[in-house]
Amino acid sequence: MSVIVDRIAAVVGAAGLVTEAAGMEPYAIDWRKRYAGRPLAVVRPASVREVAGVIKICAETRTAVVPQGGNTGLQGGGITDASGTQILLSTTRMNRVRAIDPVNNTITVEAGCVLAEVQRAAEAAGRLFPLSLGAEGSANIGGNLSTNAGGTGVLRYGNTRDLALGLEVVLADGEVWDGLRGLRKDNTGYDLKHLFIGAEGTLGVITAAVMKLYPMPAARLTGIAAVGSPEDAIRLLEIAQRQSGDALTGFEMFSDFCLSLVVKHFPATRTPLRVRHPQYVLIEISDARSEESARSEIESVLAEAMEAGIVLDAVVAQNLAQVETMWALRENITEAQRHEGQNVKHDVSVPISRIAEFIAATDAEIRRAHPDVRMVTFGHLGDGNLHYNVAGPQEVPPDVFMREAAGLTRIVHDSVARFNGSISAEHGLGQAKREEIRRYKPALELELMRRVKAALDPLGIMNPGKVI
Ligand code: FAD
Ligand code: 2HG
Ligand code: ZN
Repeated sequence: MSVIVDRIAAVVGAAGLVTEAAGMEPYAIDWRKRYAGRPLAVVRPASVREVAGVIKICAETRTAVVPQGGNTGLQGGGITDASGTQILLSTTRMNRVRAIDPVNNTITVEAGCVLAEVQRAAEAAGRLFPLSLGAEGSANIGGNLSTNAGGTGVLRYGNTRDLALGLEVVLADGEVWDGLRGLRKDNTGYDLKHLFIGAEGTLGVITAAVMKLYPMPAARLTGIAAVGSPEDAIRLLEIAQRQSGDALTGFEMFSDFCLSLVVKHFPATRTPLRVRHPQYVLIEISDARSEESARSEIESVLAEAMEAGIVLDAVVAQNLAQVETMWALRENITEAQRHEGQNVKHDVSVPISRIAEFIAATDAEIRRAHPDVRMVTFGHLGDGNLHYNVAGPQEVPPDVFMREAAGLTRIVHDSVARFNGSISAEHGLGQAKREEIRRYKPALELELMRRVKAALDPLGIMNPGKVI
C-alpha cells in the first residue's frame, strides 16, 4: 500500500478501505458500463469526522478525490480516471437518518442513505418525501443532491435542490461546514448550500442534509392515456393542470417504441391498452381527501380530453398494485434500453410550449442523416424534460452504431440550443458532457463557474475532470 493509503487506513480502519481489484470493481465502473476507472483505493468513511480526516490527507498530498453515492449516475461523474492515483470516496456507510421533525416537516439524513429508505422513513412518520426516480432503490441522497436529480415528482415538488433546506459539507481542505438548518426562510447572505447542490462532487463532499417533507396524500392514483402525438400530450397537460392544479403530481410521456422495449425485455409486462397508439401519457393525481376523490379527478380530466378528441383511449388504475404496474412501464424503459444494447442518450429540456415542435424538428433532422435509427423518446413532459435517446437500426451491432454517437449528439444538442433549451436537464455533466457544455454555455457563465471552483477547491483535488 502507498503511504497515502496507509495514512487513510489509520483514519477509516479496515472496514473503511478496499484496495484489492475485485473489491473495487463495483465502484470503478458506472451503471451503464461506459466508464471504467482504476482507483488508488476505495475509501468508505463511516462519519463526517472520518470524511474530514480523509480529505485533509488528500489536500496535504494533493491527491484527487472522487465522491460516490449509489453509483447510478448516468454521466460518469462518480468514476475515477484510470491513472490509479485517485481516491474513490464512497459515502454508503454514512446511512443514518439523524432526525425527523414531523411538525417542521423535515428529515435530517446522512449522504449515504438510499433514496427509497428516506422515503420509507418519512412514511413511517406519516410524511411524504417526494423525490422519486427509477434508481431510487440504489441512488443515495448525497448523489441526488450532487446531481440535483429531478425524477417524476418535479412538476409538483421541484428538483432535489428545491427539497433541500440545509447541508453539512466537508470542504476541499477538510474543514466541516455545518449548515444543517431546517429553515424555510433565511436571507442572511449568499445561500451557500446551492453551490454544492448540483456540483457533482467538484466543490466538496456533502455528508448530511435537512430535506423537506410533505403531508402524505390520502391517495395516489394513476391513469394511462393514449394520444396521437406530443402536441396532444401537451393539450392533455393543459387540461390536467387546469382541472387538478397541485393535485397533478406526475405527467410522463413515452412513445410506443419505448413500450415495445419494455414488453420485449420484461416479458411479464402487459400493454396497458388493447390497441397500440403512437404515444402514452402516465398521469398521477395525489389527493388529500380520498381515493374516490382522486378517481373522480382523473376521470374528469380524461373525459374532457376524450371529448375534445385528444385522448384516444385510457385506463385508470383500480388499486395500488395497478398504480405500481403503470409506473413500472415507465420506469423500466431505462433498464430495457440497457438490455437492448448501447444507445445515445440525451437528457434535454426545452420550454414546454415548444416541446412538440422540438421533437418534430429534431426527428426530421436525425432521419435525414440517419434514416434507420430508432428513437427512444420519453420523459418528464410536465417539466419540459425529454430523454431523447437514439438507438441504432435493429440489424446494426450497437458498438458499430455508437461510432455515430458524436454526430447524432451534435444534431440533437444544436437543436436544443435553437429552442433555448438545456443539454442537461437533470443528469448533470459528469465527464460525459464536460467538453460538450463549452459549446453551449455562455463564456461568462463558464468563467464564473471556474472562479467558484478556484475559490472553494484551490488545489483542484475535488473530482477533477468533471463538470468544468
Ligand atoms: P452517484 O452516481 O454515485 O454520483 C453522482 C455524482 O454525484 C458524481 O459526480 C459524484 O461524484 C457525486 N456525488 C455523489 N455523492 C456525493 C456526495 N455525498 N458529495 C459530493 N458529491 C457526491 N436521474 C434523475 O435526475 N431523474 C431520474 O428520473 C433518474 N432516473 C434514473 C433511472 C435509472 C434506472 C438510473 C440508472 C439512473 C437514473 N437517474 C435519474 C440518474 C441517477 O440515478 C441520479 O443522477 C442520482 O441522483 C444519482 O445518485 P447516486 O447516489 O447514484 O450518485
Ligand atoms: C428516467 O427518467 C431517467 O427514467 C433515465 O432519468 C433516463 O434512460 C434515460 O435516458
Ligand atoms: Zn428522467
